[in-house]
Amino acid sequence: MAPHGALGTAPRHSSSDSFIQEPGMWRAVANVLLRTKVPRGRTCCLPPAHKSRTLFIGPTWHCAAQGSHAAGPLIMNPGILKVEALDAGHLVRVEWEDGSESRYPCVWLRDNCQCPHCFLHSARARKLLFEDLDVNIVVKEVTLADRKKISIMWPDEHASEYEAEWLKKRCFSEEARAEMRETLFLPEHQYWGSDLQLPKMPFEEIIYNDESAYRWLCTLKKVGIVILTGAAARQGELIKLGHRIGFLRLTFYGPTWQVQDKAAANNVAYTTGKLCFHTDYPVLQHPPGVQFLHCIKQTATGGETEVVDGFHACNKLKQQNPQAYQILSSTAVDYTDVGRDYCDFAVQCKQRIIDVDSRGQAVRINYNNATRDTVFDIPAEKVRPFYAALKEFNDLLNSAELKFTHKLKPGDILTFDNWRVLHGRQSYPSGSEVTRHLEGAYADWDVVMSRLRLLRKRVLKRD
Ligand code: OGA
Ligand code: NM2
Ligand code: ZN
Ligand code: ZN
Repeated sequence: MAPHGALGTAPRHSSSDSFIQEPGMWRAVANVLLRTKVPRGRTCCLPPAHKSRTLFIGPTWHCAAQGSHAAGPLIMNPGILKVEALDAGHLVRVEWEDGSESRYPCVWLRDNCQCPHCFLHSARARKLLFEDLDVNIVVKEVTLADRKKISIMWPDEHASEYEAEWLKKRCFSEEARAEMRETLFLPEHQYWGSDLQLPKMPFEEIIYNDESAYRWLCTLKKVGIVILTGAAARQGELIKLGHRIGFLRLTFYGPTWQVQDKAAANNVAYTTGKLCFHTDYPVLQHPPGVQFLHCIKQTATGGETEVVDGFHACNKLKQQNPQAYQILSSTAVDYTDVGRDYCDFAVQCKQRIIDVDSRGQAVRINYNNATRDTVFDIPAEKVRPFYAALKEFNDLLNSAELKFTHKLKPGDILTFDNWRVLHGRQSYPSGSEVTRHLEGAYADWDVVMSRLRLLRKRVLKRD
């Protein structure tokens, strides 16, 4: 497969029923699942990597092999040529063997003293209390112990030592900070449209092979969507996936939930109707970052899955109609979800449909037309412009250029970024039999990114 094979496009960088509905049963199931003792160090006692298997080569490979976060500050091991105090002792300047220099504010150096009095190494956390930090501190003396370490004597005779490698990683230069940001957060997105070649990996491989699991999570972060294939066509596979990453996110719909046509459905998803593009659970203040949809049974006609890159759509909307973008990124929309499932619930939340960062870049889409409340807490004159803006966004999402359609097969698990990728499904015929069944689950990005960092450390055998 070609390096870009799994995407096929040049990367564009940018920056059951009554059983299930019975809450008592749900609780019993959940209690068993949640109380199940997981063997200690379970993520460390996985079977050895299936080295002989064909490895997934796709956009994730760039992540492991070329991404600057992988090759960046982690492997630098420079020596120090010279160290001096500047700015009346408020700054320490370090000259490196490679000719570069770094400047460290003394208040930061004192704050980050690594001695056992100031730092609890077992927790890798600061012991020093903020009230004990003099924010105007200056160095008394700074010395180069050898090329690998600097020592600082503070005015109160407290002594600190900092290793070269530790300092280099924490250099305050724009480039060094960008590299560290990249390493810690993998912020790069690869946008896609209808040309998406859905990244695909065998479920079993990501369960047993660390390198495969690492690639899965890198691609999930970068592309926003990965399909895992060959899972068993029965409930419980998502619980395994949850154990693989750490744990799943419990919601009012249970630890995992069954998407099928249900009598007196407590959610439009539990009908045979079409679901227009949405993100799940914008009614929660912190909507689930990652969603898993496992196809257990698929209907013969209809039920196709549709996905769209919401961040890509946002960029287009911003260009095409900045006013609409402004409205959707500033208007607080009321969401509601009232009913009974895992337990009874009456959830209310205000969300902007497009959450943006300080530079106006979309960071989270919060849009589910089904749970958008009838209550709309905005002045009457702002209502029509809001609807016009939302219509424009919804039209963009549905444009032939952006939307991607795929019919899931039993054993497929669609894993996607629920903050970025909007999903929908086509309607399918209703009947007395259950003809379609997906099991779903959520995870938080904190948990997923934590697993990604740990897998990277193990796969690349370094911090
Ligand atoms: C959902 C959902 C998709 C499907 O349950 O929220 O989007 O294909 N389901 O049924
Ligand atoms: N389900 C699928 O926002 C939503 O209501 C999404 C959630 C019912 C768990 C659907
Ligand atoms: Zn100290
Ligand atoms: Zn959904």
